[in-house]
Amino acid sequence: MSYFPKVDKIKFEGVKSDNPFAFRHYNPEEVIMGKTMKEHLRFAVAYWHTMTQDGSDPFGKPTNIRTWEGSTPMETAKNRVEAFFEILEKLDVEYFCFHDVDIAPEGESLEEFFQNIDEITDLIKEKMDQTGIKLLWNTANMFSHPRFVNGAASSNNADVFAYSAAQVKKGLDVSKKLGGQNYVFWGGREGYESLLNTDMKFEQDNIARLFKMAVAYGEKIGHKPQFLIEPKPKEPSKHQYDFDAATTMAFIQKYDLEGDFKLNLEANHATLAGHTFEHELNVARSYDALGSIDANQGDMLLGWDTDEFPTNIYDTTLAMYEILENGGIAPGGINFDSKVRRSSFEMDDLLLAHIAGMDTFARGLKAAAALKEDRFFDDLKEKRYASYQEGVGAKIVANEEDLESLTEYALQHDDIKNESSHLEFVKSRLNDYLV
Ligand code: XLS
Ligand code: NI
Ligand code: NI
Repeated sequence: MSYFPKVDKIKFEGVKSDNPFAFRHYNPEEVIMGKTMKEHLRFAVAYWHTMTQDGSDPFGKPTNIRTWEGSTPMETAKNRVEAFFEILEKLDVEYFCFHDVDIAPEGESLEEFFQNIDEITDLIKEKMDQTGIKLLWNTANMFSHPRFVNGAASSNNADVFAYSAAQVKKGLDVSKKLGGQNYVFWGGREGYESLLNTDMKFEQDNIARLFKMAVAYGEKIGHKPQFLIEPKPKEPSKHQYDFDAATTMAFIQKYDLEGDFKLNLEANHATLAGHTFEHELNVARSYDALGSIDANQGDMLLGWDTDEFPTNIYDTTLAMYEILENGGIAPGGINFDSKVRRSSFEMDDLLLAHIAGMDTFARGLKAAAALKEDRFFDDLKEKRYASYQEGVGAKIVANEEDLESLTEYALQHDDIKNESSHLEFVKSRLNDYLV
């Protein structure tokens, strides 16, 4: 049985195609800078937005028409696995990501939840073996259930910490079973509502304790995926501890987690933190900690995580440039943490939205590769920092100067000349790469 009977496997047909179920820019086998587009982009589909999101919002009921609803929660969960792999295969996407609660019903007890996870992951494993599709990352949802009202590892209630630890253990067991390449921690409610009753240091110490337990357990079972922390400044917490890339790196360094943890960066979280996406990627790169990305885009007119499918070529170009500079994103990938708009409620919209996102990233990759091949930014920066290539600049960089020697130099060179950045010209030239 098929959930998308009218759609065949989606193929690259080029910009002249008027088939909506075709790639116009994403050509998986096309080689760019020595690697195929498929190898560069490592796309993943997110289980939550694709399979469990219903289109409801704070003001309205669900709108999404989904044909996989069964008569029991477990039947629905099994149907979803079928439909999900059909989507992955039709999109020719090699990876996927999920939270524990996305794939299996929580049931009446933790024990029942774990049993459901075992049953569903058996099914997922079968599908993975049949198709060659791989697990990019999984994670534990430790924010939706009321027990997490005050956080998970940062909760004031030690029983909640223990429950979270059990979920993480199960998540790592599942990661081992499915050969997961990464494991993500997004601290949904790891933050605070009010500082009046919060011991911030104690809560962060506890989060680090859980992370260390995860590393130790991974070692014990002989399965250590790349651990990733996903920063976000707010929502659902008023203030989240993993505010942005720089804050999260300070946490990683403070608690000595550098060898095991990198960052999973999301475009919409970057803008919520008041940064561009490329800023966050650049910060991560400067720490050698760019692990993976959650691809989406926010609405700059709204102050929350709208998780729209990425369609802005400017943003994907600059993001892909950072990824090329990073030497690629593997073992991470480009996970569509994106949901269809409430008004895009048909089943086929799930395919159309991913095609749009994949084409937008393909265009970003092509433009970024051209910028790199032309040394567009390299030349710009080389010229801009040229004063450090010789004379006093070279000596400063070589740590051969001090305050006294530089004072002597400055007294003789106080007629300082700066050069214009011609930034408008630069931006106009950059636009040439986007079309
Ligand atoms: C929510 C986050 C979430 C993580 C995984 O804003 O983006 O979806 O990616 O828990
Ligand atoms: Ni995310
Ligand atoms: Ni998000």
